[in-house]
Amino acid sequence: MLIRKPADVRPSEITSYDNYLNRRDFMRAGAIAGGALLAPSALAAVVPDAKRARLPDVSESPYSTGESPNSYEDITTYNNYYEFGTGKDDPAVHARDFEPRPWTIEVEGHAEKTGTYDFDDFVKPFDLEERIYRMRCVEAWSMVIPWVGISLAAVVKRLRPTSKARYVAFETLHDARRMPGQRSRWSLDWPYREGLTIAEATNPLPILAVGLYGEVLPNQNGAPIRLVVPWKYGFKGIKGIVRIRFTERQPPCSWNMAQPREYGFYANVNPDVDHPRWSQARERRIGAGIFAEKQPTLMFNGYGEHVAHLYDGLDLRLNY
Ligand SMILES: Nc1nc2c(c(=O)[nH]1)N[C@H]1C(S)=C(S)[C@@H](COP(=O)(O)O)O[C@H]1N2
Ligand SMILES: [Mo]
Repeated sequence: MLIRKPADVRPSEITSYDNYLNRRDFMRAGAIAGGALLAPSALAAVVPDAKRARLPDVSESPYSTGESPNSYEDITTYNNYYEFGTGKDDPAVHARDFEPRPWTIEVEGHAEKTGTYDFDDFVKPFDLEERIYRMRCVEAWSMVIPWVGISLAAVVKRLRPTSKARYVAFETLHDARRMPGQRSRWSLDWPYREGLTIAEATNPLPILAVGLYGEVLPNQNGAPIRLVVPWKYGFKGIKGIVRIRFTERQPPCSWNMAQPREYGFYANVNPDVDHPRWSQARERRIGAGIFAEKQPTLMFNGYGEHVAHLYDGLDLRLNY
């Protein structure tokens, strides 16, 4: 039931979501009865909480892949979000009580519509679309995720960048009281920062995601709003965005600043350019099972027909 698109779900079927909850309770009871060594916090993370809510009026998109999405559980319990810890299961546990409200987005730099926007006002003018996209992490694993979001191109257009704007920069909330991972200074230089060229940001594929599986975006996936750029490595998809700045110069980006020889600004998925410490030719699809072989990684993560033209003249053998 969970891999169905929201529009296909009849009201009578929504009860199967309760079954899903019950199954979790059953498994939890079984785990305890069976003496399984699961920490209470880890269990809390896999039991969906009451904050889950469906998003209204979500339309389908021709850009969605026909591949089966990963399970809700895979997508919400195997995460990278260093603001909440560096382990894959840390964000689900440590972002559980994060409050993504009230939330404002500052729009700055070379644009006409600069200013402070309340999150709900920021999103309201745009259509909510489901975009089922492959996501390829630079660590050589991948998932298929049914995001709900708004077109970044539509957002950029509405903010009216001036002719000076050549890049769009994004920043995550910087608040170590709410994001405990930011208390550690050795991991990244906070706040997390990312950026795109204007041509990339106005391509039809990137979205600002506000949901997944037809529901409000879970904290661990970047609530209330995060970037998704499906032809680039996952680290470009900055979470918990509070600032959007139109710039003349290429903005600094977190992983590029931390390890410039390993992570470029463009960071397009490319099976032919290895990471200095591992191959990028193949990827492990999360949820495929422990006996599944790694699958080949596709140039531009399979989105080349939509984006290859953006890089005419760039030498794709280099790690940008
Ligand atoms: N602010 C912030 N955004 C972030 C990260 C992070 O640590 N902090 N991790 C990135 C990486 S490496 C990946 S692979 C994706 C993971 O997104 P997901 O957990 O929703 O699958 O988020 C990206 N966005
Ligand atoms: Mo990643």
